[in-house]
Amino acid sequence: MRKLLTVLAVLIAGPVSAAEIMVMDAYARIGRPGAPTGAVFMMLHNMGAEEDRLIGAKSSIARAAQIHSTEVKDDIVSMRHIEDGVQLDAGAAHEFARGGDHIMLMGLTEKLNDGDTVPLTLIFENAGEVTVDVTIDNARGQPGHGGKHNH
Ligand SMILES: [Cu+2]
Repeated sequence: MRKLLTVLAVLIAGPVSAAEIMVMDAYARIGRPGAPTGAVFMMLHNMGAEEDRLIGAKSSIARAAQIHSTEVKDDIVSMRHIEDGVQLDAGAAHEFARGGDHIMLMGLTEKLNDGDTVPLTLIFENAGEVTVDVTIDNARGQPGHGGKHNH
């Protein structure tokens, strides 16, 4: 119901104040079935005329979801929680990709397997909540794997 009201509010407000976020090509890796964490990758595109900011995420299949960046220092890969979110200028795109930014799913509450689809809600400063389906695809994007993996 709350979602419906949000949609109505956006429709009433019209395109001037409504931020439009497009989420493309969302997929997740969980490492192995039963792993406690996963990472979501995707492309965000701000189709609106105003800037926006990704400020959080949540999923019904994880106890917490955080925006992370990846840093490599002295050959050690570490992840950092981006607490102030990700800026999306009007018309700009931001890629969440392996080895870079991602949405970390922490405390998975379900045993997930390749091909499963899970919901992810992205929370934007202006656009509000945007929920997308994320497909578990562990083989995708591995170094040397040659891009998209077909089942
Ligand atoms: Cu992470």
